[in-house]
Amino acid sequence: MEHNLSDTMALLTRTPAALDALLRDLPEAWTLRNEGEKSWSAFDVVGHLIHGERTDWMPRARMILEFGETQAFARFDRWAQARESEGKTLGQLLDEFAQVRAENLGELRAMNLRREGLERRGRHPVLGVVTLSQLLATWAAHDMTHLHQISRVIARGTARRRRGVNRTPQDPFGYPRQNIALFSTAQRRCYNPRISAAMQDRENDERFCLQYMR
Ligand code: NI
Repeated sequence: MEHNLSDTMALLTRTPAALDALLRDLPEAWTLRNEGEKSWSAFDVVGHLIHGERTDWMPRARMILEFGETQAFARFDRWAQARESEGKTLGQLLDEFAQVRAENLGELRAMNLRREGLERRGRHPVLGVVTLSQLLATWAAHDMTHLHQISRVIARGTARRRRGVNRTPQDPFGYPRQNIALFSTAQRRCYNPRISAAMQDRENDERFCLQYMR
């Protein structure tokens, strides 16, 4: 199927505002919650998206146009946000993401890509030869995967370990006490097997990120 670049850009353009509307000034009880060890909170995901803007998508698009298949992309660091987001507020990260995304989309527009350009090929360090069209489609799909992840993490919620909340047999996810009332309705619903199945797909989101963000 031919790549419709303006459709892809329509998604990429909306992500910063969608994240901003959902997350800005939301209590940390929601934005810092993750799904357990080595999983990400909304705060972590926004940092990861910023790192992708700076080191992955447009730098790789430039490399495809400049070097084609002769030079592989630099590897992507999936844990860079831990150091890069340190000391920043979520509000600062949301501003930074909006700014770098706008700059990148400005640059993408200026490339004025036509079909021949979108078919240009580059070399992914793990996946091998990829087209510019595939790279750009993956960029948008990656946004949607992380939006899905964030809404799931907030809905399910596992307290951050560093906050000292412990799991117990009665409270296997270690919900902070103050959130139990908030969660009771969601939990009852989540324990409906069909809904809970849809909410258990952390593995799918992570597989996407692991597969493409390397
Ligand atoms: Ni990712």
